[in-house]
Amino acid sequence: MENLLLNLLKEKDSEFITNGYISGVLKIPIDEVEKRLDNLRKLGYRIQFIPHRGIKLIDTPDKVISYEIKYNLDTQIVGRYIYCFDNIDSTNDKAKELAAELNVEGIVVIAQRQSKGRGRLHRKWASPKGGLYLSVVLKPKNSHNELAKFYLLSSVAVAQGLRKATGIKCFIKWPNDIMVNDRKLAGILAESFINEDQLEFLILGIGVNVNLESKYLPKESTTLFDETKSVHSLADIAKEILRKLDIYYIKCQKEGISFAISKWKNLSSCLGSRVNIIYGAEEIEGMAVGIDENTGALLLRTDNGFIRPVLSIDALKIIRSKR
Ligand code: BT5
Repeated sequence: MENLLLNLLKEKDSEFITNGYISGVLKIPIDEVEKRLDNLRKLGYRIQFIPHRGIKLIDTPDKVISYEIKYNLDTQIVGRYIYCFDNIDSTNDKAKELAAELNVEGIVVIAQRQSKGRGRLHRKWASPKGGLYLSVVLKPKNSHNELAKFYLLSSVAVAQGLRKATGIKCFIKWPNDIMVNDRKLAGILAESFINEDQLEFLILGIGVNVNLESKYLPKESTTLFDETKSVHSLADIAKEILRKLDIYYIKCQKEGISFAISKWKNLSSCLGSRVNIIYGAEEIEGMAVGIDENTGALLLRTDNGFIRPVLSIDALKIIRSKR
């Protein structure tokens, strides 16, 4: 119900409206209207009241709350169910729990901070307040060895979503880093839950450094605040990322991954560059020359001229950049 009230306040935007008007439109008694307005105020919405004129929404909270994200989201799958938390261990863990309980795709879990945010290979993801931490549950019709495709798809969605919401010129460092000026702005963690050969659930965890300073984060990180010297709406950024993810996920399930590869090529910081890759005890160097459409592997031309597909890595360093 707060959702409907919020939509009404936002639609009226610069106009004052009365509690009586709201009561008529939403078909609820006046004292219920007052209760709902109080709830919104408690969530951090600033609602101005002027006697004889009525009320007007003047500010929305900086917190990421589900109403803000649902408002005009217009997605088909991603964001059907949105859960927001102030503090949580890891949004990926919560998403996994909800996926098992509800058995649906499209669940989104968002937190303001994480106490056990994690990256790939059990690395830590620093998750203080001011960042965006979200996870999405999907149930794709793919086999368990196609995880690399989802790194491609989601990295394109995150990079494009960030560009659209903030204008930042970010690039993708294969497989899961979103970079600005060679510093890490965002990271993606794709985790799969397998039943026989199929992906039963796929959880895409996305962490973006937004309204905080990189001096509180690991070396070689950056934040939107540091890059732009301004504060950004977490909800707007989340929405743009979720919209792109929704469109690309649906398209990928219908047509395959090739459209995402061509978008990835325009956003990649490593394609055409000389790179060094560490995978376990192995270290390989070569030119990043493309992506394998069947698997999503990065294609590396090594110095002896062979093309080597690389599916999974510990770390990738760009030695000589094309950009
Ligand atoms: C990643 O791993 O980049 C994936 C990060 C995914 C985080 C999201 S937040 C929502 C969801 N819930 C979770 O628990 N996780 C996901 P990887 O490529 O392994 O990079 C990890 C490395 O990035 C660390 O070892 C640090 O060096 C660095 N790092 C840690 N926190 C960072 C931050 N906030 N900003 C930039 N770099 C960071």
